[in-house]
Amino acid sequence: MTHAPHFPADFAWGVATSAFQIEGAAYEDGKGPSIWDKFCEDPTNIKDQSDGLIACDHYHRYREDVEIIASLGLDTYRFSMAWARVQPEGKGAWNEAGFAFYERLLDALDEKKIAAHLTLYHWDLPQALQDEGGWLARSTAYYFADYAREVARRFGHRVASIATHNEPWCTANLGHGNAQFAPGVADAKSAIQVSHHLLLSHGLAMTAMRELNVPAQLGIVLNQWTADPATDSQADRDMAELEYACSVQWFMDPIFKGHYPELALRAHGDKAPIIYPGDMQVIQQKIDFLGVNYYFRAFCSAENPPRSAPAVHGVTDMGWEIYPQGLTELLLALKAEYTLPPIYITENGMASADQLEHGKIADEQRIAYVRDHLSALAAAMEQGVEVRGYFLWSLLDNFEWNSGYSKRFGIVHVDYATQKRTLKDSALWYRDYCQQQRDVKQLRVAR
Ligand code: GBH
Repeated sequence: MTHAPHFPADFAWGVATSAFQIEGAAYEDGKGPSIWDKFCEDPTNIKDQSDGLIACDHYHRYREDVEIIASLGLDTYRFSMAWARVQPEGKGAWNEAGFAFYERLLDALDEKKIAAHLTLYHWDLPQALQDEGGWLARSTAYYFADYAREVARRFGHRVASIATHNEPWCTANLGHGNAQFAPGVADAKSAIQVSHHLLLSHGLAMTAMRELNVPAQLGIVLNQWTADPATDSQADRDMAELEYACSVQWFMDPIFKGHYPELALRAHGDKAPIIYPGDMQVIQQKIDFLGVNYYFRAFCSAENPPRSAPAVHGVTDMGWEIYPQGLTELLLALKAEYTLPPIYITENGMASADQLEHGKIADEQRIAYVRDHLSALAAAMEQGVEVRGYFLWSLLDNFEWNSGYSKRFGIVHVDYATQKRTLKDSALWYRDYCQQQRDVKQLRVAR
């Protein structure tokens, strides 16, 4: 094994979470229901028939959780705000008790000198807006911009960054394309229209927040992968090219080039989105940072059944291929195609079937996963990709969407019966890894 790579002195080391997955307190202090609250009411939607009513009870235990982050020596934390907590109907009245929770959280982070990176939307649309059509309704994009403006006004001086969306690809395709996620719609045409409204809402929110001139960096978080053909056949290579166009380029091109990728548009045919004049200009505006979430590559085969990837590094408990070099390849491909702002790796991590034994969780596979992805990240940076920080997904085991609590992504184990947190070996390893990076920095400064 090679030595750990050296990251820049000001590189941010963090962990990430999202509101619905950890907060619980689903109806406390005036919070309105979100589409995920509703989605969980149908037990057939969630593998273990669970819900987000309590989750990790982070709403009440945020202090302990911030202390855990601090105890690991991390200086950065990425989390999301539950829109329905601060605006129960998604429009109209603000809920001061909801904002007060995020103020308490920010106070706790300040106290420990942990920089806050806030995401406005991690999939939990207020149900009241869903009742009016949700993301399929163009009006939702405008309500989102109102919400963004209010959050930036209140917190734009307190947080290091504000991301509009987390993984709009998922909201569109899993929420509206195949009904795996809330609101549980399965209709390809809707999914494509929703993706346009999400991008529009991003642009409108950017405009609204820019006007306030806040110090927070403003941007968006996209899930991304490389798309590799299963074989050298033309059919497989075409599949891979189309997959990349419909996922990565579908969201990147509008933001950085002001238009949708031609190949994907043609493939969508009469399912292509309705675009109003001016929309693309709203979407294409400068962002201060790009968040990239990387978990695995897309492996594309025209065969039926499709070939699966040769998983030389193994698969995770989600069945996802472990493919670290895909992160290098992805970042280099992005750099080659776009004029990029600084990048944050806003999510990377894996699920494993962790066992708590004698107060210890030996999750070696996760350690190897993170170590190898950090090496892959360093390789891209050595080749000129500007990356400012890395957020491990996730701080805690949490509600893994339609997998419920059956999948554990945390570097901290949660016993849901008692809410007891236990550091996994990976947490201690990550602490030491980041500490080592800091020691190298001090050496550099001393010299
Ligand atoms: C992230 O999404 C989320 O931001 C986070 O909330 C979540 O907990 C974490 O990852 C772990 O899942 O094409 O139907 O086979 C991960 C993004 C999820 C995107 C799986 C692609 C494949 C679904 N990916 N998905 S499908």
